[in-house]
Amino acid sequence: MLLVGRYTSPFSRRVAVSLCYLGFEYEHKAINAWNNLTEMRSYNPVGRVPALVLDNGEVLFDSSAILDYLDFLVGPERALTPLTEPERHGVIRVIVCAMGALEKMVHSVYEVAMHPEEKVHEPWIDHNLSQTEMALIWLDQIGQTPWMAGERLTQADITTTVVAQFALARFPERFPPGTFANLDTLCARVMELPAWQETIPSPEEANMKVNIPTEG
Ligand SMILES: N[C@@H](CCC(=O)N[C@@H](CS)C(=O)NCC(=O)O)C(=O)O
Repeated sequence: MLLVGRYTSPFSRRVAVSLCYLGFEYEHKAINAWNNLTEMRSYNPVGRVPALVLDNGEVLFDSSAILDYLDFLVGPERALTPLTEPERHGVIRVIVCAMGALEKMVHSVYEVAMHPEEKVHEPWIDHNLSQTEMALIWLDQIGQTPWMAGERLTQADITTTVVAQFALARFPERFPPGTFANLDTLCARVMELPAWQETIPSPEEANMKVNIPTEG
């Protein structure tokens, strides 16, 4: 398998951590949609990372669809999103809350990245970040038992950690360390996993210059 997308992308990262955690061997192509749009469209018509090229040449795209497929491959005992209820909806509600927070942060990042300074609309950023905050508060208060959705690590933990770390990295003034004490505890636990450590972005990935098409 080949995972396409830099580990700096939270969408790609949650797939990478899951691949490693589940013990899949894969190759990694650290490209981004902005610098490699034509190539990215050959994997995903929407032109976004991540994409996963399977050994038979088929390509899956969108992190949720890829994760769903990985769960199918490992089977019900090891699936990171349980197949049976009530465990399944317990995990899914955490994932959708975390992914909602992530989408809101991405809107805020793009608002600044895609516009010249005088066209950045601060109320839109504030709106998105206050929704992010509400989502993170909800995730923080869920009560880990000891994981986000029960006694074993699931996709709820991987995705929440990726999203909480994105908040810390991108909006340190709004969400400084210690704002969400329970999420900090979760992150510390997840970040000890080899699957997390093995998917830390390389310096080349992290420092890659991205050609963003700023609107005039
Ligand atoms: N729903 C998608 C979102 C993927 C996404 O937004 N990826 C970003 C990188 S973090 C991207 O490729 N953006 C380029 C674009 O939107 O044109 C998923 O879960 O995979």
